[in-house]
Amino acid sequence: MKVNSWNGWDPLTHVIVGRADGTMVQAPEPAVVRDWPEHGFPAGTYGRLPDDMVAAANEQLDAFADLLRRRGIRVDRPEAIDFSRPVSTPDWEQGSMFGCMPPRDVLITVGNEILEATMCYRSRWFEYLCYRPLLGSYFREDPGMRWEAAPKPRLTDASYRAGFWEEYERLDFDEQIARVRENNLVLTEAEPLFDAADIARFGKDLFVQLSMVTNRSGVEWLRRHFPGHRVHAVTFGNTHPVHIDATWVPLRPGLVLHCGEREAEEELVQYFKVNDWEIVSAAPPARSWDDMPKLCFCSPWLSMNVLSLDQNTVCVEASEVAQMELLDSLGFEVVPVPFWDVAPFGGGLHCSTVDIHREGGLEDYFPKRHGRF
Ligand code: DAV
Repeated sequence: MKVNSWNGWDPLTHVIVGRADGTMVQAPEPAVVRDWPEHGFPAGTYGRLPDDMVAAANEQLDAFADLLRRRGIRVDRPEAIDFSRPVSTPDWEQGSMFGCMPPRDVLITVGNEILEATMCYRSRWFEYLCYRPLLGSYFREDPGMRWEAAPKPRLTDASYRAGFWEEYERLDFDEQIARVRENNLVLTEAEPLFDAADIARFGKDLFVQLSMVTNRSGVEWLRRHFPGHRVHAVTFGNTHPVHIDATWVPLRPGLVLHCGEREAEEELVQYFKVNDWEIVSAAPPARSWDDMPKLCFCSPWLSMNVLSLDQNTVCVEASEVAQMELLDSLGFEVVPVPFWDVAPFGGGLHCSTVDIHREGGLEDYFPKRHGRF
């Protein structure tokens, strides 16, 4: 057993797959707005997702785990805790926790290190506990593993812009995108905050999306924490950015998948181009916003939330036919995996996993500098 993973495409041999058990529509808090009156959760209410949805999601998660095991990949699972419990710190009380379906949000492996992200939702403050049994066992099994946790955030009211959501939802698209570009969103800069899923790993380059859950101080903390890497803060033309892995997805050296609807900064595009990377636009998703599963807070672009098993093999949601055809035409073996029942629990095939071991070492895929990069 060895912790090692530097990018999103080297051959995967060990992975964590999340669980749907006990997942909540979380209690209200400054960073999160949930309002699903047609599905029993009008604004301000909270509670467990229905048992039939949990069972359907777990069936797909278990089948995905089995598929990975049949390909010789070691699969570990987190331990759900009672997410319905209220939690508190000396600074705040929160009516419930959330769940442990998307390990990608909480943990990131960089080389021989596994880093626990700060997170920025009070409902997710304790989520690392679900992974501690696994992390402890890796620490004991692998004498080379580095186990790190970013500073636990205070998450007082000073970490959130008061009245943000009401103000923001009144803005038009261009005004919202201007706010996204300057990261003038719900989080203040009171302390470093980031979700691990806002980081895309391309060897020596780590691209970190400034978003609703990641602030500039969070990226600065990552920059100082990984002195051997180039850590870049990036934004996309997405009005509600949460996690980079349905927007800018590494597929293999020289090829990145981009959600064309979410415009990349020109300087980022040029950085890829001068280094001979091809930027491919994701295919249109199979679903529209109108036929998303109920209680889902992700977008139809989960279609591009793929998991690479190696440079030639990629797991894609089984109904995303256009996306599968595109990847097939780019020379990939495509492994279809039914997964839309998992979406209401926090994401797709990439969100629901975290790499613990991929073969290969640290390489520099961007030898040429461009602009701020
Ligand atoms: O763009 O729909 C997907 C990733 C959520 N963890 C989106 C976000």
